[in-house]
Amino acid sequence: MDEVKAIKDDHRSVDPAAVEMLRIADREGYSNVWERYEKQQPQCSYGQLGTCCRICSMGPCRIDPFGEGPTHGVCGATADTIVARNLARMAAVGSSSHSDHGRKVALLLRAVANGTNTDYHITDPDKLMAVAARLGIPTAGRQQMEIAADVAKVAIDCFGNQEEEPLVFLQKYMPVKRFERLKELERALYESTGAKTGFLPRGIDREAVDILHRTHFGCDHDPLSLVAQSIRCSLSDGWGGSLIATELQDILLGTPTIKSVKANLGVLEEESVNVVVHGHEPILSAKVAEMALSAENRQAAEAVGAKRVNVVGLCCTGNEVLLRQGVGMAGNESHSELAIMTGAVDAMVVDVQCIFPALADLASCFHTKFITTSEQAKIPGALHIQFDEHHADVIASRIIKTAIDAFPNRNKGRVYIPKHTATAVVGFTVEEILKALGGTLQPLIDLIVSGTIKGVAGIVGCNNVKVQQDHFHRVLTTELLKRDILVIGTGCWAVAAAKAGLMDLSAQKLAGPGLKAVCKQLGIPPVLHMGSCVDCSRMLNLAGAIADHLKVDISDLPLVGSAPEWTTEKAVAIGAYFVGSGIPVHLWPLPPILGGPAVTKILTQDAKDLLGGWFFVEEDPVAAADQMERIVMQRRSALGI
Ligand code: SF4
Ligand code: MSK
Repeated sequence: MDEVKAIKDDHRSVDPAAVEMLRIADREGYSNVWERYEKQQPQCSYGQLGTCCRICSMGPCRIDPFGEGPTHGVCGATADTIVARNLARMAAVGSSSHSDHGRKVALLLRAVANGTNTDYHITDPDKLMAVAARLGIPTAGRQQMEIAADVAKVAIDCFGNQEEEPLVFLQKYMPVKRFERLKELERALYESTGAKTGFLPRGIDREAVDILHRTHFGCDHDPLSLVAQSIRCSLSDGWGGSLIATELQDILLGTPTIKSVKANLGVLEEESVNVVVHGHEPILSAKVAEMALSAENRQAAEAVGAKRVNVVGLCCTGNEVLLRQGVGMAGNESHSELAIMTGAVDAMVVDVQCIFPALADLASCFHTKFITTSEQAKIPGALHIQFDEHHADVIASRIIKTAIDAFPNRNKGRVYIPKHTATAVVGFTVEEILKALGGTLQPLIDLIVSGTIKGVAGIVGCNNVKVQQDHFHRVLTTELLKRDILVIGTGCWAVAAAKAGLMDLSAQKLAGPGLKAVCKQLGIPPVLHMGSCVDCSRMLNLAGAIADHLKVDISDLPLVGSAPEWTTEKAVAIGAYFVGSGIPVHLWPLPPILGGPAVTKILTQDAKDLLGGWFFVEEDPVAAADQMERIVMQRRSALGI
């Protein structure tokens, strides 16, 4: 009873495994994200409102939104200009992170196709044919590698396109009505203002560079223009970089299939060499998981007295190997330090994105080898083993060997692994959803039309120390299920849902009567794990397929999004491309835009008419679910269903 109360009362996390580890952190004095957050208080309110600028050396400038200080920066920039510029830069960074990930996969596909890389293969030829067909690449009578080379070329060309036409992946994947609506919006704005305002992205790299250019000192100061380019750049991520990452990873590593896995820190094994993969790029983590199973590494592990090499995941690269290889999931973002504190992690291997630099210091308190692998994510104090996809097998084996060598140094007296794990049924790609529905979306559409399922909510995003870990994810998800709204999603939200048992078949009982009956009939949970952050493109694809099937726009469908507990600039890009695709998006915590009244109005009100998608903020998860349900019901009645 005391145990339950302590968990309930811990303001830091609702996850019992986290609470157990935090007690150890408190006792031992291990620095952690919650403790460092406390030390940052009070945080700067200019930063929270988005009204600080340090773009030039006449600054930094701050605008007091309550009118008690200067109303303009030294150059004359208003609060709205500053807020919009900061937002645009966030969208550019977020989009670039996803898209650069996609670029690497495209380059790898090209190398596999031309035979210069033999460490990877075409694992899913059916997906290759499907992507080629979608892109209009001829397949009949052609060699597989010729087709792969053409797919890679189209993808690579999307990054460097210098023409004014929208990028090819977007042209071929975005549903017809959405494409037309964005084109029409560009035309209407040009007619009414005489100025070009683009929404359809041209080149993936170009849209990010465009933001860096237009937010340079003395360029674009117009809030609408800056917001429009933020949306355009983000669309180049959702329908470009992220989509390329997802589709081409499926070709190279296999399209995920439905499978049952375990989630939470209990996937670590006391008697095994534990290797945690953390970051985003499965080109590395899939190899680490594969090489851990080699006879040589198994024998090496046994030679040091371990049962086996146990690879587990964290964050999105964890999601990638979870969905494809059934690798256990140790946790989401806020679990990364807690995993090391168990004393049972022999190596934590990271690639890019969402990696706390604090992990290096923490690992040095243990025998844990903290291994960075990317030239783009070096961390002082880490052991760097440079990854090279052309020597992937050898390097992944070296990483495994490093973990095996560390195992004998483990201090068994300091090992504590919380016993918590939950079962999760995962791997709901669009392909698997279609298979479960018998090959067509019609049954899902019929269920939505009849009201058995009221609508679909896509939830994404992170852990944020400003929110009790996983609390918003759990409550919001449960509330939506109750209301017969099917919940799909990705990223650290998906890990939170898996840890909470919401992806177990037993979670069917939490759903409203309609959704429950459907899930029972199909044998699926009411909460569908669609993958990592880049796999938000799978949600776009699903929405697009339904829209095209019904010959409507995405913004007509009873769909709604949320990024509760959002943290990163990538989440800004995801939210912005959802909105640009016609999906209303709930956010919490507050985005740093409230200091700019015009920007706030564009994103929360004007966007409704312009794009059919908009942002809204809500601190309370039940109230957020109320709002999301209201949107779903309004859209249903507009459709006459
Ligand atoms: Fe200040 Fe303008 Fe320079 Fe920004 S660009 S730091 S608002 S002078
Ligand atoms: S890992 S972007 S904390 S979801 Fe994709 Fe999690 Fe957010 Fe990173």
